[in-house]
Amino acid sequence: MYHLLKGLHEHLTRKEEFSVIIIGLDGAGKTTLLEKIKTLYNETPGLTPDKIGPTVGQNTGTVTLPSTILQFWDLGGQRGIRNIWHKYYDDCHAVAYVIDAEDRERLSEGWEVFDSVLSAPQILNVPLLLVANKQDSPNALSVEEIRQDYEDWHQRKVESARRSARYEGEADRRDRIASLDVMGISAIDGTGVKAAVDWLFIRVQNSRRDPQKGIGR
Ligand code: G3D
Ligand code: MG
Repeated sequence: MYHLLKGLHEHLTRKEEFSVIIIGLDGAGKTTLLEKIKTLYNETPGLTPDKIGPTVGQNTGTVTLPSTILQFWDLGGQRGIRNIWHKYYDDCHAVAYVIDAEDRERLSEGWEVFDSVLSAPQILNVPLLLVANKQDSPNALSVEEIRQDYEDWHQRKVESARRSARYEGEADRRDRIASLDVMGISAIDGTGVKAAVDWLFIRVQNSRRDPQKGIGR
């Protein structure tokens, strides 16, 4: 009887687990965001920005919400490390792509990489959030400017592709861009971070993927 009740209790109180990957160029603020999420949601605070070095490999963090556990994976963004991202695509339930809204010089590099994320077949139906980080900086582009910059970049890409080779998967990309959500945050001061986590929480609940089947399982 005890085991039966215990089993029933475990079944009723079991939390669904979802994996969220945080990707973007090196320096975009992914690790700072992960550590801020830990600080905002957990009793043990995450690292402060002065303790964060460049990420080689991955950092992880877990957030426990009512009925749900979100497991975050912050993947290194340097050129050589980016080619391991796809290994995480099959088992993730959502993707947060972080862009440095302050670094105008690297925006197009960021869009080039974002474009490859948008068109990755394994995550075509997975919720994708574009996070415009560093909104605390007076030089940062706003959410509207970031969206516009990406759309302009994309338009230029389509036009130059028309002149040369084909631009593969354009229809899929256009659909994704039309429904793309962009949120402004500051990973340093925490502005917008809870709203972004809420977005991910709501969207993974509606995700087509099996919740328990996550990364590392
Ligand atoms: P990464 O993990 O994407 O590579 P990091 O990026 O989290 O290591 O952050 C890269 C740099 O951006 C760090 O500065 C960090 O403090 C800064 N940064 C991260 N988020 C924000 C933000 O919201 N606002 C501002 N102003 N800066 C931010 P350093 O100087 O250590 O390179
Ligand atoms: Mg990092």
